[in-house]
Amino acid sequence: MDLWDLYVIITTQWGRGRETLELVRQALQGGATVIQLREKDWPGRRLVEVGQKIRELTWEAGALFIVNDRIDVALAVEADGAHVGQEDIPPSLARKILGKHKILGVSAGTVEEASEAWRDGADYLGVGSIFPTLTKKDAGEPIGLEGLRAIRRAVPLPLVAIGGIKQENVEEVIRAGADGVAVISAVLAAEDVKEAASRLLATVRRVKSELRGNRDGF
Ligand code: TZP
Ligand code: MG
Repeated sequence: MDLWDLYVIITTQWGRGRETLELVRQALQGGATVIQLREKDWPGRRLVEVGQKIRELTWEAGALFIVNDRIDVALAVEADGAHVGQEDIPPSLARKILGKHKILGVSAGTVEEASEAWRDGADYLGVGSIFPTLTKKDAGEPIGLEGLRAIRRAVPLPLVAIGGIKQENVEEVIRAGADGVAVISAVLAAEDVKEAASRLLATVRRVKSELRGNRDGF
């Protein structure tokens, strides 16, 4: 599932003063396969105005567009889907609002949360926090690669690993069973956003292809 290779979460405050759409453009040029709009403090009007532009850019690039938390905004801007956490609208109700054709992503940090989200209609899981991160204050104790492996064994959904992932550790995350990685600071806070995205993507693709080679060899 190469759809999930590089999932870039846009929270403009981590972008070193660069504009939201500039961050999106650069991430897409670097090959991001998914863009998520995650702006917790923005009013609905602004989310929709910027979301419509991200919708155009992601369509042009052939990338998915997911809106964090706000299912109403996701529907209003014709995003591909929405992402909810454990404290948001429960997945079963999110699914009801979104309809069966939109993508529903759910955050999970334990096997129980992952299994429940799968049962309740999630299409993919955001799994983490894998490593310590400064980007999300309430990310909780990191679950580590062991936590990721446990969820990998328990559910068949695409898993996007999140939390403290960067160039130096992305290989081990993919080897632990993630289908892709979601990042904020590794891409948005990089001096060259496009290049940071492109390097991460290249590593994800290389490792996945090595893993496929091994599997197909047996
Ligand atoms: N959810 C779990 S960790 C996290 C979110 C949104 C923050 C990820 O940010 P970074 O900078 O990639 O560690
Ligand atoms: Mg949320």
